[in-house]
Amino acid sequence: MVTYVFGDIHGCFKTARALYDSLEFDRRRDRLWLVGDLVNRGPRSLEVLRWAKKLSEKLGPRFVTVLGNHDLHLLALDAGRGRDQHRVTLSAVLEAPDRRELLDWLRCRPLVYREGTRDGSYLLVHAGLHPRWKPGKAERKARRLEEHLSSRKSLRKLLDSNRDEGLARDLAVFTGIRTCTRDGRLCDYTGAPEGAPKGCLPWFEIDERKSRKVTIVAGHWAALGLRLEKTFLGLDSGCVYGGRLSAVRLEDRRVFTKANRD
Ligand SMILES: [Mn+2]
Repeated sequence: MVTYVFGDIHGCFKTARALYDSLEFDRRRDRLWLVGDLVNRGPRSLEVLRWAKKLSEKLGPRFVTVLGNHDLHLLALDAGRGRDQHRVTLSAVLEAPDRRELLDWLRCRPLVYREGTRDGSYLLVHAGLHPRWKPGKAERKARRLEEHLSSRKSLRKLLDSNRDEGLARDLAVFTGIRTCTRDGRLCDYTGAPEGAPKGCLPWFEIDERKSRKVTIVAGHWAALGLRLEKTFLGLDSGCVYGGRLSAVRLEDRRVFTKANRD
């Protein structure tokens, strides 16, 4: 049994399939984790969702995908919220005959998945954790938020609340953090870490970070690129921007990639 984790697919279905097919994945034993942002920006979000849902049904608990900000954007549009800047790439999903099954499946994915294995413990999350959160605290926050995602009505309520407070702020951390200040204020910066404004550090490099005892596996930050560190694996290598889609095998940290073919 081995575990492959894919970076952000963003509707790049042909690339995801090519990467998956190159792995010699054993469907009876191996595990597949996705860091989220299955949809949007790329051309084949509907195909990615159908593929992921089918794999989820076949693999059961050996398949995990966590929710990313673009997955939430799709759920928000479905709930009648959110500006639809990228709607052109999501309309196929929103108009699909199996839209309800796909979105109800997506809605029930976790924000954080954590486990211990013989090789150490891992925490899968789309963007990252607030430096002050221990893994257990992050999990508790995620479980509370997931309750709010479980219906369109409660999602609307959450989205209408103040983004800087409470649950909505926690959601912004899980699905959006890249850099923050030493005292834990999120910076609004999406570029490469070298160009970050003074005082804004990659969240995983904050010395006082309380989640160092687990290996955090995340995506979301395309300008960071593929980054394999002792307790942090960053897997967004910018496939949808013409880069590559990457996967890492957790047990030996071997990296597999495919150039964008969508
Ligand atoms: Mn993202």
